[in-house]
Amino acid sequence: MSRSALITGITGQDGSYLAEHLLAQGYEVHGLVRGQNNPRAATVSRIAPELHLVEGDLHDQSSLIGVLETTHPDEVYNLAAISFVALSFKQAINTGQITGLGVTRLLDAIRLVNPTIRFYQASSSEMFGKVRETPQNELTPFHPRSPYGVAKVYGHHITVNYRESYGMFAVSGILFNHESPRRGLEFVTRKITDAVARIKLGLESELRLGNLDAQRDWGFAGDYVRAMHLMLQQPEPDDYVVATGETHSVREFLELAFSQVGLHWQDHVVCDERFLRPADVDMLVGDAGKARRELGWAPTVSFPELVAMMVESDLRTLSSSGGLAAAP
Ligand code: NAP
Ligand code: F7E
Repeated sequence: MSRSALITGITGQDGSYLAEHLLAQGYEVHGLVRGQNNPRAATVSRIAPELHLVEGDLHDQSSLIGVLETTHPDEVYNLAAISFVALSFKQAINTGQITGLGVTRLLDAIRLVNPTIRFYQASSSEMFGKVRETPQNELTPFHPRSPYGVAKVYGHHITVNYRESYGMFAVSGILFNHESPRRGLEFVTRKITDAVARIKLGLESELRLGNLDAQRDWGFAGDYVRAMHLMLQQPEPDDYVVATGETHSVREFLELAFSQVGLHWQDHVVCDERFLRPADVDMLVGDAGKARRELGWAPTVSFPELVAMMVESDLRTLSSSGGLAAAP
């Protein structure tokens, strides 16, 4: 009998990479889709045609119970969230409801339907926020800087609490920023690579950005979903940091992305205070030593390779669509 997995957030960046990875391992994979006629469902079905889509919403607990009862998963990966930090400042309560309380709704549904299901929570380096030490590891204290980060801290602690209170196999993966050609256009990396391609093709001339000094530990999403799966295969549930161990500024990302197509970013980038946040995270860099030692996990894509992959993909997509398509 093949193993079965349920992924929430299937229409997001990580959802499609994780579905592909699990399908390649022989899993039957179910993906939770919210909303009526969600347009992103067609995209993920094109990427992973063997995927089974089911309807549900982290706002609606009975929909989660119904999905668990019909799909019988061995493993649940909770990737669904309001994940855009800037939006979380504008919709703090909604972010708390989905990114925070949504975790409890799902954990409680699992506890009621089948407490032996293994559970992965998509925690985030945003929990470290105003960092207390560098690099950050599993024991670094949290100091979130946004409603998103605060909601993720709640999601992390409730995951640990259900493990300790009910003996559930519930783990929290503390993942640092990970990017890809499938990254949403609202995030800075894809916003830059999409703009580089548009400017190179003569479709646009300017890119408006906020804080260029922010530094992030950027890895490749395809590498990070392998770590999620490995965490649920361990003999005991535990929490892991997943990161490359390198940090780079938004300015460095710009430099690499523009120079790849023979352009200077200074000729095109305009600083626009609309993209500044009420509070930002200055610098993140993770210590993934525990994941390396216990999971045997290591990243395979370097920072320059990641930037090149994203620029090439956006150039290819926009060239073949005459500038109309937003996603590969
Ligand atoms: P993403 O592209 O923003 O995807 C978020 C997903 O959540 C989408 O599929 C979205 O569905 C779904 N969703 C939102 N509200 C929902 C609701 N009420 N019920 C059910 N589904 C809902 O995020 P990602 O980059 O793939 O990240 C996956 C997870 O990892 C997120 O929890 C994120 O916070 C976390 N994380 C990401 C990173 C990173 O660098 N990518 C790092 C650390 C942690 P719709 O299509 O319906 O909007
Ligand atoms: O911003 C700065 C911005 O939105 C990165 C999410 O996946 O990773 C992600 O959160 C930095 C910030 O990602 C623009 O101020 C400058 O300092 O790409 P981002 P994020 O906030 O790091 C973590 C780990 C998650 O968990 C989240 O879900 O770039 N920045 N100018 C800008 N950012 C954006 N989006 N747009 C700008 O114009």
